[in-house]
Amino acid sequence: DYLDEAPAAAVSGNLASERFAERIAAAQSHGVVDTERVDLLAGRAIKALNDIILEERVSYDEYNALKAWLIKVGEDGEWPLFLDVWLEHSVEDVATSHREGNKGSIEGPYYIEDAPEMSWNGTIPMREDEPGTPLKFFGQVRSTDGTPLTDATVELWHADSDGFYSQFAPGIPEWNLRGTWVVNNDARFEIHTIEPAPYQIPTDGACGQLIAAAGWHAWRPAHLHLKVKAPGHELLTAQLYFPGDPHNDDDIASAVKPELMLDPQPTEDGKGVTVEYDFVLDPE
Ligand code: MBD
Ligand code: FE
Repeated sequence: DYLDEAPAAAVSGNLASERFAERIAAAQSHGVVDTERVDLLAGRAIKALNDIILEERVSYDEYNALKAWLIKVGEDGEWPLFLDVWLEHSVEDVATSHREGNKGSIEGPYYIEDAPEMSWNGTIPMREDEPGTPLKFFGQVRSTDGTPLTDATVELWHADSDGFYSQFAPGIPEWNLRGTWVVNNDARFEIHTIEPAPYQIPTDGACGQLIAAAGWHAWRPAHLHLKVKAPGHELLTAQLYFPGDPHNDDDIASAVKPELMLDPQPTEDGKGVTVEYDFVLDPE
C-alpha cells in the first residue's frame, strides 16, 4: 500500500486525490453539465495546445514525452498538486476580485475540513517536541463596515519544519498543526503555533520531474494556510507569508500578494515571534 512503500510524492499525491474526491462527492455540485460552457472551455483549451504544437513544431519525441508524463501525473496522484500549483491562482483571482475585505489566496491540495476546535486563545495541536520557533498570531475578525464578527472561526493549517502536512505524510499525528479557533466576544483570536519552514513541493513525482526537466525550482515561501468564516459573509481562504523569505518573489504556486505579508516581531525573551493580523470579510 502506498503509505508504506511509495516515494513521498505518490503518498501525498494519492492521499490528496482521495481527499479531493471525497469532498467533491459530498458537495454534489458537479451533477449539472453546462454544455455551452464545456464546449467553450474545453474547445479553447484544446485549441491552445494545438496552436502551441504547430507554432513550436512539436516533435513525436516531445509528444510521447508529454503522453508518458501525463500518465505519470495520474499514477502519482499528482493532479491536485499540478492544478493547485499552476492554475488555482488564476481561478482564485476570478473568484475574489470583487472583494473589498481581505485579499485571499489559493487553498492548495492539503486542506482537511473539521480540524479540532479550540478556545479563542488556544494552542494548535502539535507534538511535545515539535521543532520550530514559537509563533503567537493574534487579531480580530471584522465585516467591511468595521463590525466585529463575534461568530467567526479561524481555521489554520500549515506544514511542520520538515515541510510535511499531517494526513498527507506518514508518521504524523492526525491533526498535527491543524486547528479551528472560535473568536471571543470581541471577535478576537490568539493562536499559538510554530513558524512554518519554507516548503518544497515533492520532487520525486511527476511534478518534480517536470520542474527538474524545465530547470525550474520547487519552492514555495514559508506560509500559513487559513480559512476565516462568519455567518452572512463570504468565506475567506488565504495564506500568510513572512518577510525576507527568498521565495516570496518567485513562489512556484504564484500565490503571494503584498497584502498577505506578515510583520512579525521578536518576543521579549527573543525565543519566539509575535504577529498581529486582522481579517475583514465581505458580506454575502
Ligand atoms: C502546498 O503546501 C501548497 O500550499 C500549495 C499551494 C501547493 C503545494 C503544496
Ligand atoms: Fe501549503
